[in-house]
Amino acid sequence: MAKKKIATYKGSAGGWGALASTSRHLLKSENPVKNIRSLMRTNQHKGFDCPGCAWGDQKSGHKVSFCENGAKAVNWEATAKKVGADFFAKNTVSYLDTQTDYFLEYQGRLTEPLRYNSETDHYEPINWDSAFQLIARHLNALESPDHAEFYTSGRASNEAAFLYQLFVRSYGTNNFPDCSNMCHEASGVALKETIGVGKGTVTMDDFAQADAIFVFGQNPGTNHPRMLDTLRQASKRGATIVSFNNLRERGLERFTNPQKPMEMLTNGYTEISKHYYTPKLGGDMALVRGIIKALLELDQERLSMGKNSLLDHNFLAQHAEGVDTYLELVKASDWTVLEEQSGISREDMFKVAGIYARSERVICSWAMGLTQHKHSVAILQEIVNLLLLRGNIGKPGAGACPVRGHSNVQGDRTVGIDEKAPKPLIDKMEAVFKTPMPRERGHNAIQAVQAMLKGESKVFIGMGGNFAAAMSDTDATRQALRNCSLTVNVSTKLNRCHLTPGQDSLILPCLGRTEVDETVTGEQRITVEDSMCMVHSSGGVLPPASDQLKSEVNIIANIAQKTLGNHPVDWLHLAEDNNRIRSLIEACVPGFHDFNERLEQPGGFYLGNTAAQRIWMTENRRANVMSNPLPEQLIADQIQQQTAPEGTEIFTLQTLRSHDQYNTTVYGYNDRYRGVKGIRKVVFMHQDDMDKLGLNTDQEITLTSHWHDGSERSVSGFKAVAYDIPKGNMAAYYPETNPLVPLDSYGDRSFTPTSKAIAISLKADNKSNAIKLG
Ligand SMILES: Nc1nc2c(c(=O)[nH]1)N[C@H]1C(S)=C(S)[C@@H](COP(=O)(O)OP(=O)(O)OC[C@H]3O[C@@H](n4cnc5c(=O)[nH]c(N)nc54)[C@H](O)[C@@H]3O)O[C@H]1N2
Ligand SMILES: Nc1nc2c(c(=O)[nH]1)N[C@H]1C(S)=C(S)[C@@H](COP(=O)(O)OP(=O)(O)OC[C@H]3O[C@@H](n4cnc5c(=O)[nH]c(N)nc54)[C@H](O)[C@@H]3O)O[C@H]1N2
Ligand SMILES: [Mo]
Repeated sequence: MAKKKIATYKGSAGGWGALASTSRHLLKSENPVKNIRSLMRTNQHKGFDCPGCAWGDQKSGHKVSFCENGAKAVNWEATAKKVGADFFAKNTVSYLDTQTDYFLEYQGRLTEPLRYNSETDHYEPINWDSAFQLIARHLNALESPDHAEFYTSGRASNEAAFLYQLFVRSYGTNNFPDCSNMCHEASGVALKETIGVGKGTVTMDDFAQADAIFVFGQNPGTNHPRMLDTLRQASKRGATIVSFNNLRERGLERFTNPQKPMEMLTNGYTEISKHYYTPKLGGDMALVRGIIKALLELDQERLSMGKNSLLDHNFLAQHAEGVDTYLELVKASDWTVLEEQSGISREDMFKVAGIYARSERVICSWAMGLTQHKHSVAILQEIVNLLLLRGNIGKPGAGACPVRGHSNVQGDRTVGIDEKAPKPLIDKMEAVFKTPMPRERGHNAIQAVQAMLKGESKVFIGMGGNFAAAMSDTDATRQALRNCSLTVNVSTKLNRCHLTPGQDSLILPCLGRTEVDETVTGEQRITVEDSMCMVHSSGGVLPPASDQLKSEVNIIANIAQKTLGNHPVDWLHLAEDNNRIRSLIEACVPGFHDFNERLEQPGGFYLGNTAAQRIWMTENRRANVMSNPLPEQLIADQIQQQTAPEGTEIFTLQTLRSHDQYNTTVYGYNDRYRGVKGIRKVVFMHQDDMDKLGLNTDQEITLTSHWHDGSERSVSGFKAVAYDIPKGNMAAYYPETNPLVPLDSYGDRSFTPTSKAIAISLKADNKSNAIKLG
């Protein structure tokens, strides 16, 4: 591991650093040539969709379309390292559980199906057929289908996800905890209520036409690097980009495109954000309310001078509901409260309102900085209000853009992974498959853990992902999984979830997106949907890591066949040809007409978005301007006043990603743009807070979270790092900090763990510390 070091990063995002890191990661693998070849086919027509993120593809089909972090994702999937039965024969599960996430990931690809032996504490080989029978036996032995939990991570293809939900619903439950529950759930809930569709309304063309782009709570330099190129182009043609982020993120400040030789050779860069504001954690609702309040005051001024209104009254009259009530609420909102809760001055709110008023077409984008709070739905509805007031939804160059995480998390929801059991889908499926489907809401991620903890749910099946580490309250989540009679993980790589077995447990290794999937009918393609509602096809190009691997589709079909027989479909026949599954998607899900034919279109096809056409699929068939109250207090203040032990100072912690990780997958220990090298257990804080607590960079510290019921959760061995962050706010990496998030700390109506707002206190560990930062 590199020497631990923390120093300010002075470069732009991208540039030579990204290129050097890409080649380092390629060379570190045993397959550099093979990997470079596969990268060249990433996001190209007839190549595979990058498993990195859900940002849309540029239209020009020929340019090399991958980024540093996409390269890492591809490269780590294509590693030549393997982890098979011999590895598990050598190592007990308890021993492996003492190892880091980096160690687990670095062991390489899983190659054969394995079953946990609780007597020896080892995983042992099992043949596929016995594994499928074991699952069927467990599922059929349950008192009720609602006693099983079916998790999905967002890499599953549309075909796998559709088949999975068809199986689970035919089996009889809507228990679909999924990674979306921990991710953009609040976006779905907020947008559905206001504009009638839980997805973004913009496409790449809109980014090319926007006059202003407001980026909230998102770190594209690391998590959506291809978005930086889109922002770079917008900035170059004169669009005003304004960032609102709790931290100063280099990628939002300036960017050198590693694929642009001139910028690289001249050490040039493009300024991304014209203006950069650092609101308090959870302060964005007050911030946006303040911007709107300023807009209304500017509007009054204009009206008094006899000028046109800044609000789009025609649009509002024709399309919107709730405007007057909301405007009253804004007027009644107190400037002092808005400034105090957001941490942004009234003067700055006026500045942003001025930019907003001068821009004809505005896009607001956001990611986890807005969706992982208690009041996330209200925060996002405030942003929708901002957009609606000037008619910025359903016109070119404008709209809402929740930037999704996993490469197909949006598609999975579209094709039915939804514990809320959407009525139109269930109606359609009952008609097509001529069998009753459950209609009661199933469990989301929080409810799944609760049910397993209580011993009500006894079987957990994970279609990808790493539920044990990704979910909040690690100890509770892991206990919940251990309570199960059977846990099953369909995976490509070894992870923490495998080391949290139920009494019986299976690891089922599957093909990755980069690998050729050949069945009796030929090579198969899968499809995914990106953040802009574009559906692309994807086909692997590399030989599978092992000849024992099966596709997710094949695994699901076999589990279904063993559990349900040929009811309501011939599962194995379906699994022979993904075109057959796509025909069923076409029959059940709107927007997929001529699915198989349209797949041939280079760049994929647009699924459509009713709100973008100003058709509002809300209950009242109007665009709803929502009047949500501001939170009375943010979490740290509440806990400080109500629960914290005497004399303990409470801070708010957000948990985020470093530059060297993909969610729970840790590729390395550097976080280049934040100047961190060789270490992950760091907590970023304001220098004044460090001084106040008497902390220096060489001490190890323990973080303890506090909750309303007085319970405390701790993680130790962290180092303080002084950073440009508002006083009272702190940041540390996930998943190391997930033990701090109380299970019942989740978003109102979104049920998303509040990963960006945890009330914590800090204390230096007693033991003297041997490691000094270099
Ligand atoms: N390389 C890489 N790419 C990825 C992933 C990965 O792990 N690695 N993960 C994928 C997934 S699943 C997702 S969901 C996305 C996640 O993409 P992001 O949402 O960019 O991920 P985070 O690292 O959680 O960053 C949250 C950002 O919001 C800011 N923030 C936090 N709280 C607040 C707040 O209250 N207000 C404001 N204004 N800002 C705040 C933080 O400072 C940080 O910049 O990325 C996807 N792409
Ligand atoms: N504290 C905190 N917690 C968070 C977050 C946060 O910001 N803070 N973010 C949340 C978010 S946004 C998300 S999306 C979740 C992510 O939650 P998950 O999606 O559950 O987690 P990942 O780390 O993406 O899953 C990695 C595992 O997926 C498997 N895998 C990879 N590729 C494939 C494939 O093609 N097929 C199959 N079957 N398996 C594959 C590998 O075995 C790998 O170990 O975490 C959430 N948890
Ligand atoms: Mo995510």
